[in-house]
Amino acid sequence: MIKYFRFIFIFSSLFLVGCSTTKKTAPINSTVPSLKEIFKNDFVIGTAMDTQQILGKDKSADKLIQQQFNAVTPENMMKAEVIHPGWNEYNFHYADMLVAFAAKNNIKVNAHTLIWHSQLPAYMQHNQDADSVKQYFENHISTVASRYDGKVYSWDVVNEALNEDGTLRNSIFLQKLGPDYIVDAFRLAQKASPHSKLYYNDYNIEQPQKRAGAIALIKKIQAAGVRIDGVGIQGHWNINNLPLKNIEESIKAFNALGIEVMFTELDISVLKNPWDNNTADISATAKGNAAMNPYKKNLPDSIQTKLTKAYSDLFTLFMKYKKDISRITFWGVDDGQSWLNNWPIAGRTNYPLLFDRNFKPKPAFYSVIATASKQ
Ligand code: 9MR
Repeated sequence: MIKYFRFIFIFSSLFLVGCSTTKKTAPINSTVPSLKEIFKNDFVIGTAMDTQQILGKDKSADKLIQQQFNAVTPENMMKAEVIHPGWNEYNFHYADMLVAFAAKNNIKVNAHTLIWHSQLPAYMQHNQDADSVKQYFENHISTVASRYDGKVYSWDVVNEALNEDGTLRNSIFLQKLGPDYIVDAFRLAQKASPHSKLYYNDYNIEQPQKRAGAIALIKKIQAAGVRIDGVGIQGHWNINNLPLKNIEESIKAFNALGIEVMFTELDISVLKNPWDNNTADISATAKGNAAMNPYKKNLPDSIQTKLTKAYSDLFTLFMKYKKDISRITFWGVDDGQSWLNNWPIAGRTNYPLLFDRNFKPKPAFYSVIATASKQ
């Protein structure tokens, strides 16, 4: 199931390059306000770019990216399984294209990600001994981070290393390298990439227990005299459960560590998960049925209004702490691109972003814009 899921997400876009799609043709209206302009004195505004966009095959999306965003994160193309597919083999094609696109359009790249337990190359997924893992870890960070030193604004050096209770996730890196592997990852990244910022990135770290784990982790890196410049709260939230109080407390707590605070993968799902807790763990998948996909044709007004209010509440909070937040990145350009159409249940229709499937700004977009003029 997981294999099937990953195949769809990562490689379908590669195979589909050049094929026509039914969407992505709408012209971008230049009278639409620009997020990056409206918030230019407050925070950098980013989006995640998928393969078609990186390859310049999605003209409408690319136009919208240039109009609306001043930062991009590659959704998949700098992950280890893509960029380091064989032990001695690297594929920098997509990352180089992304860096060139960003440089040409005066956009910052947040590179994602060096060390993550998920989307590892196949050779790292089976019974590696500790020496091989160490060698992979060192080679991967040194080679990839040094190639883009100063060419990318920042790196998510380590991604999702924590469990919900704040303890370290039992990943291959923890098992084979021990609990200091995170400090070591930042130390290697600092050496390989002295001119790019270095961040820790995770979901649900606004939640008290996991936040405490993240704070302990960051303090440990700082105590070792190793550079960490910021923390990314991913921000995969649900319309029925926006944790505003925990977000506010997290901004304050992370800011007190003297590092940048960012929201790095923002989206607000309008669909129910098959479980109670809010997770962005990609391995947690489920089978669907029609009841779990209620807005297949369109989004009812009542839900649109709820989404609009959720975004308004969120950005009102972000504006309150604008001096403490450096970047807000949406996890995708338009609703059609969102991973939430295929997770945790494949083939649903979700509406988590500010632009619809025809790249038209939604009411939520205007509610976000409106928060800027209030303060
Ligand atoms: O959006 C990404 C999706 O296309 C991939 O299939 C998936 C594979 O693991 O990763 C998604 O992005 C994740 C990000 O890299 C890390 N945080 C959670 C994101 C959503 O799963």
